[in-house]
Amino acid sequence: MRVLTVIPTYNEKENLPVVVGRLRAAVPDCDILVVDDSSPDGTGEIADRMAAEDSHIHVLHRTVKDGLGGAYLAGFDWGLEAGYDVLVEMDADCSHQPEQLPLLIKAIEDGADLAIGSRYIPGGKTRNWPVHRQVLSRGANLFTRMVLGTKIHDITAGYRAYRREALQRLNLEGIDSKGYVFQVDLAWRSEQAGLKITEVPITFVEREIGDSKMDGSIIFDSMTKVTRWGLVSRAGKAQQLVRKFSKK
Ligand SMILES: Nc1nc2c(ncn2[C@@H]2O[C@H](COP(=O)(O)OP(=O)(O)OP(=O)(O)O)[C@@H](O)[C@H]2O)c(=O)[nH]1
Ligand SMILES: [Mg+2]
Repeated sequence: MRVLTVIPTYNEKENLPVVVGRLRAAVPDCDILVVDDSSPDGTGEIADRMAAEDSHIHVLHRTVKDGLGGAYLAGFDWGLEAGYDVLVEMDADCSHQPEQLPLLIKAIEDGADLAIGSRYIPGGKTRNWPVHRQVLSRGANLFTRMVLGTKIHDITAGYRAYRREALQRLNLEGIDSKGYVFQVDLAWRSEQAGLKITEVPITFVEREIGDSKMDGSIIFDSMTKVTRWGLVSRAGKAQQLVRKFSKK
């Protein structure tokens, strides 16, 4: 299987060489696509230099900062076009340990359409995460599980592998989730499409270098979108019930 790991970057000049080096060492066959949104700190140029020295590394430059979701969608388009069998999502800040990527690839080899690196199943962990981030993440997952009725334990997780055919079934053109809610959007679409989703326990490590891009607007955007999807889904189910009973 040809595997492409997509790494979105915005101001990750210290982290990028570290994560790429670890990934090249851990999974030498895997290709890498860095999707940089014209980072002011020069991450894009660093990526170009690495790509010039290693044919496994590619770079996609975008002119505007367009959010995590936008970066992944552009990366998936590039990877599908290039014929990769598996497309992986990985943060640049080493929160997603490259050494654990074989666990996700194994899950795909064993039949999963989507493998999620999960913090919230037995064996899953977070390391060095401040309490407020843990509460936020746990709360977001609890809220989403309640509102959507999803079976996924870590639906906000960003360390994932998608089988090519799975992504092609998800109507990627119709996605308008540009921010972090993109992760929930894609997992929810996958579940509704009946794809086989496997959660694999991982250890998520808090970033040591650089700044988080998480802020209040991200949380608000996520809650409103998830609530809307939950209402649409429940209204759909209620309509089905009404139809069933009116036929009797
Ligand atoms: N291309 C691109 N990458 C982005 C954008 N926003 C965030 N990223 C990248 O997406 C990944 C996740 O962002 P983080 O800031 O680490 O978000 P987080 O993991 O939720 O927050 P922390 O826990 O504080 O690290 C990192 O590799 C970022 O550089 C964006 O608008 N464009
Ligand atoms: Mg991070």
